[in-house]
Amino acid sequence: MTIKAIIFDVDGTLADTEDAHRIAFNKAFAENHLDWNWDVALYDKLLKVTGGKERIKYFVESFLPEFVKPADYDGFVKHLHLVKTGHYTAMLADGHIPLRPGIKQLINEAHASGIRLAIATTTSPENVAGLLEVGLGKNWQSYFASIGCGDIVPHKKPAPDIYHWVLNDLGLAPGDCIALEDSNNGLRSSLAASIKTYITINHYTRNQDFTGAAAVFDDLSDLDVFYQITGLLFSN
Ligand code: XBP
Ligand code: MG
Repeated sequence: MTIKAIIFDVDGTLADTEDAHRIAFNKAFAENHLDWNWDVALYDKLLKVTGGKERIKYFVESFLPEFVKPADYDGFVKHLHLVKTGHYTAMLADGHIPLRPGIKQLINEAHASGIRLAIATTTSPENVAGLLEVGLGKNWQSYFASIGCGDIVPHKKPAPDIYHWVLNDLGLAPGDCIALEDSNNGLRSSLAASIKTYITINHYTRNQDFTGAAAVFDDLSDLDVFYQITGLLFSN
């Protein structure tokens, strides 16, 4: 198989972002006079649902049965999420969230060798921009042939929609691409789109089920191993 494109998940894969998301959610709740606090153990459970707005709704449905929803519940959730995004992007701009080991080098080397790069994520576009502007520089978009984020598709991961969107945007078949993911939801999404998928685990996902993945790595600190296993062989 000649790999023509690498499709990257963002949260947990390009960077360990979930605790910053969690803290940003909590700041938004406090600012809106809600005594909700998502600690690490609870957030672990809430990660079952992808997408920030969807996650807030899942929390209300599953953990707050007594909560009286405001008349404009969708507007309420949208507002909380907007405030959360503000806090999260401020943390990114402060440079608190570095790219994971090997990621910058992989992006540079793959791009230089003519492999197309793409993003398939459930997170919001401003979060992707904020992370990669700091991690790759102002011209970060020039590395990517396709950027699929957030609400651009009707169903978020584990549905395959975002991967289908990216494949269509790239004009490539699933067999031309590999995906890099960190979670069971992400893996189910990419596999449902028939894309060979490699996993890098993190604190929140290390015990998840990765059946069907082509390989599972702690991280990409040793890129030579990754290149050998994937068949992506670049001269360093
Ligand atoms: C991870 C997610 C996101 C983030 C929060 O997506 O599920 O919902 O936790 O981001 P991925 P938003 O791993 O596919 O990048 O609040 O912007 O949804
Ligand atoms: Mg992820």
